[in-house]
Amino acid sequence: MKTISLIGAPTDVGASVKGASMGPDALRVAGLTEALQARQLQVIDRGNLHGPANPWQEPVNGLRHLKEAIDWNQAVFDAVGQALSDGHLPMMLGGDHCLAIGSISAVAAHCRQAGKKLRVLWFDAHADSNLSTISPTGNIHGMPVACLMGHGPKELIGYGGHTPAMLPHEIRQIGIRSVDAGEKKFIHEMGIQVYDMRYIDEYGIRNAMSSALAGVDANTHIHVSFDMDCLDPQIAPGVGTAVLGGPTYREAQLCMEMIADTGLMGSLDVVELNPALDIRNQTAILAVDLIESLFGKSTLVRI
Ligand code: 6HN
Ligand code: MN
Ligand code: MN
Ligand code: MN
Repeated sequence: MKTISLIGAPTDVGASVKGASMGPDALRVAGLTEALQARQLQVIDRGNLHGPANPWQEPVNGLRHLKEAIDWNQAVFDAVGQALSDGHLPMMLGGDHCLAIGSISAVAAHCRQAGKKLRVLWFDAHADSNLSTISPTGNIHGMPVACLMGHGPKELIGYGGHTPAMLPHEIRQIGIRSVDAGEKKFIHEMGIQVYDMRYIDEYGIRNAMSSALAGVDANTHIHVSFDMDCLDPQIAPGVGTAVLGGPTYREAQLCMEMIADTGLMGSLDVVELNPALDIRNQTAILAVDLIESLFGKSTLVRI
């Protein structure tokens, strides 16, 4: 039986809107553990990690709360690494998206050790590819992709003693529709494959996902980094940086089902859920619904 380790990382130090720190508990209230158990999965809820409070300061040298982001990511790196070495599937419950630095650094280290190929599927409205020198906000949740590729403050690019944690060909970004000018240049220079909303409009979500999954095989570890603001804000209002025009409920379901069909998902981040901005916990309930699909719940009738 597959065992899922739930790792709560209750922080919003990477953001400039408070509230993502309540994400892990909102997912629990929405019935995450029970939903997974109903899918015949064993669940170990590790509770919430501990880390520094949000000091609520302005950016220094283009980075807001660097020290706090370093500490939180170290805690996430350690916990995700531990879950993987226990043979469990880590599900990191954010928290803001800066935590994907620690989470994916741990997953990448695990893949190097196990001789596995890594494929990161990054669902987001944003590219999260900023650098301190080009970021319009200094918020570190806008920088994890760049950090994972070795572009960022030294403490954020060396978890596990390996820089870069991830190479451009190992990631696919899906649902992107808000990209800063400097990020566009970075993505282009790195050669990152992006399935932005224009691509999805023109070719459809099925083609986007088939292409994002192309080349995975039995030796691939798929990591899903799911930023809840990927979804259209009409269905997912509980996020700090909402952007109009995201995937619909059905489109999101198909993404999850196509990943489930591969049977290759080895780790997951669920981030940027902001209960303070939500309506009756609906975005958390939607997250749980999509997670069920990621683990094989399907509306498919044919057998
Ligand atoms: N997220 N591009 C903007 C910035 O501040 O760098 C928004 C980043 C949002 C990050 O939602 O994970
Ligand atoms: Mn993000
Ligand atoms: Mn985002
Ligand atoms: Mn694995």
